[in-house]
Amino acid sequence: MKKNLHKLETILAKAMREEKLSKKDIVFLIGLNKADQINKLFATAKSLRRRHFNNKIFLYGFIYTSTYCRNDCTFCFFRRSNSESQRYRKAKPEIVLAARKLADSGVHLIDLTMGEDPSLFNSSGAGFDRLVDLVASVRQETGLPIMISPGVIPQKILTRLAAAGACWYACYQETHNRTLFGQLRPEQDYDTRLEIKREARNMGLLIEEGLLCGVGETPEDIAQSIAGMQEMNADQVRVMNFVPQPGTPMEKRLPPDPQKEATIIAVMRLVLPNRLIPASLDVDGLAGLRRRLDAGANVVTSIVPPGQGLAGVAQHSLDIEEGRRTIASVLKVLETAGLRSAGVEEYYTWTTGRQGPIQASNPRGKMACGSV
Ligand code: SAM
Ligand code: MD0
Ligand code: SF4
Repeated sequence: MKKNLHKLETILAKAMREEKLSKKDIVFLIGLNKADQINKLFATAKSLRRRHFNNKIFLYGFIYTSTYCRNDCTFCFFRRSNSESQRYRKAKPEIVLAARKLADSGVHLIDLTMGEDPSLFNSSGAGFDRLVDLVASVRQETGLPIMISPGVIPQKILTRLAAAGACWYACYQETHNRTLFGQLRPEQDYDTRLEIKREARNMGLLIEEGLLCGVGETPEDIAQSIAGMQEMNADQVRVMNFVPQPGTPMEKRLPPDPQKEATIIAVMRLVLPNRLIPASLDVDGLAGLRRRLDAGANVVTSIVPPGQGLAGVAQHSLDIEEGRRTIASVLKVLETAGLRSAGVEEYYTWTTGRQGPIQASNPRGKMACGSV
């Protein structure tokens, strides 16, 4: 008992000195199950967040532009073989309008997410031309940095998206255990999914990596994923608890304890104290926001404008049309936690600062991640 507490305090002190935590340390932290010990972990995570970001939180608008997908991920509601999921493909004017609404409401970034829509991946290349044009238009309309989450796309297209004004490329490995990856993302190549993120980084894009919690991973697998995120120098790192989806092979699986995701958020903050870590509204909606902030997250993601017929990913409808995934709702929760929204300029300072060393050899980045 005493020994465990001593071990915890030693690891937390090491984290406060921002020394590298070992895999063993990470596995130990992930396995904590006593409320008072988890609270100590959260307190350390919050104090590291304060050191690097003070009380300022970044806010990301989210637009799921197409729910068609050529893939069959076993955890995903929008997998191609799920006849229960309603499909839509939004046209450019609707997307630009939704982006405008999000920008007016005060978000710092627009995340354009989509399934690997067969209409994008057609052989003529016309699908990707439309995507490049969309990124340029949303950038021009809002002046905000843009994140693209299109799945695995050809490197040539990524270069064009970067040139059109994308600042971020998000693509989540889900797990760094190859066997588990094969079960979660059948017919998809582990190395290709990893490599495209390195390429994105090399071309000056900021990158987001992510893991799924509650899909059969061990604590060692989670530690391995966090080490992978550290090694690839990801700019934003996330974890999302698995949400069982009707009509999928994993629909009967029990969802993991909400505390699990929060614990992993806190561990990520200890390992990567100066990075962006999302509190997503896409798992437990607004009700789950405070827990994630209390664990050390510093970005609220999946803010969706109501009235536009837009879906979420893990929670395709929760809180959206009720207007509970809006800035107004989020700000109230931030206030209760003694936090506030950062200014747009503060977000630019962070993104362009992160690009710093790459920036010297690549003038594109500042254009895409700063103000227009
Ligand atoms: N189609 C692209 C792709 O898969 O990279 C973009 C969509 S991606 C942002 C969707 C992400 O949401 C997945 O990578 C996964 O991490 C998360 N997600 C999807 N279904 C989920 C579920 N049932 N529970 C929790 N997270 C889920
Ligand atoms: C989110 N629903 O932030 C979004 C999505 C994709 N870049 C992000 C998973 O939770
Ligand atoms: Fe398609 Fe992405 Fe869902 Fe996989 S996670 S089925 S790639 S939308």
